[in-house]
Amino acid sequence: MIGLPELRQQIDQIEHDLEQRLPQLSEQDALESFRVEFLGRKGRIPQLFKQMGQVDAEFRGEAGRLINELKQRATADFEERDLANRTTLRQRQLVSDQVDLSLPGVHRALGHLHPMTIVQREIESIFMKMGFDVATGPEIETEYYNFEALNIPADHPARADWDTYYIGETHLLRPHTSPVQIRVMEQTEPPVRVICPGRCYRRDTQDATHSPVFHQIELLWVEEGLSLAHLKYVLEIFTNEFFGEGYEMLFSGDFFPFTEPSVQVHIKAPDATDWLEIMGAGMVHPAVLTAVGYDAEKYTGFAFGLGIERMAMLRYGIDDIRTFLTNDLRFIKQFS
Ligand code: FA5
Repeated sequence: MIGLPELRQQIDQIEHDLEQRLPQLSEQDALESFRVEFLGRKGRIPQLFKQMGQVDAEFRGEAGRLINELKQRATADFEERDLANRTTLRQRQLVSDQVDLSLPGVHRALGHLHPMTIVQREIESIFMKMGFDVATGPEIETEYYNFEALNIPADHPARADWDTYYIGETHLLRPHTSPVQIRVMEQTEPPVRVICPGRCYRRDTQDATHSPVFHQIELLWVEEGLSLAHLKYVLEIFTNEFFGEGYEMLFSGDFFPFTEPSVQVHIKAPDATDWLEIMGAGMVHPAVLTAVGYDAEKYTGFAFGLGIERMAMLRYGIDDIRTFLTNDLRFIKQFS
């Protein structure tokens, strides 16, 4: 049996501990441990309730009242402390989060497109407006697509025109985008109207107009009744749109095993003295059409392979192709 005085003593002890310790608990973690110790399910105050059964029946009502009062006080004190702690914490946060609006802002450099990308997209958009689709092919090509299917059998001397990087016996880094023509024709029935942009690789010695890695856009149009006049017409529309007034275009004879006749196209900027060769072109050779299963009696077509770097050089008056590969921001920033 527990007597009332004994219970009072315990209550006084708890109250004394509350008074002593609570004001010092400025950290929320410590306050929580404190709550668990006094008010938690197995805490000191709930433990007092558990002793009620041992209190004399005569004093049980009084004992219950005393413990309840203690519990209410303890809860109120705890909540008051909790609120005070939170307020202090928030105030500290507000101070530490304060922003000095007078400080200068952080300048974030904004990227922009490389001149090569700008020119490539522009060329693509001109041809897309004329009704051409865009297709791509692999940069690591087989000898078949790069040579045989383009009417350049093994041992043909024309293979030497493309100084090629080989990868193993049968694969190579494509030296031009013409193999994409073949891949497209294999997949499509005429009429075909497509452009194929992409990176090319050649063992060319680097100079002002040659780079071992460069970009071409291939164009292919196959349909009934096409002639060299159509090729010239398409090119005139294209160069007028891309360069505007004052640029001159010159055709000269050339040889490619996959076109007959074949031409080279040169452009001269308004103030320039020299012509710059921008593309090889021609009427698709009937042997190429036949090899992809087209009826070469019925269909004719023309194709060209255009150097994108050369177009960008003409457009922006850049006299050295190597400039495109530098990381010189002073150069690149001019095109933003
Ligand atoms: C060819 O590559 C042919 N496949 C083009 C073609 C396609 C002809 C379809 C007929 C029908 P050529 O080797 O001339 O042709 O290259 C075409 C263009 O690519 C050149 O006019 C030039 O603008 C560009 N070019 C070639 N080699 C380089 C290089 N090393 N660096 C930069 N541009 C180059």
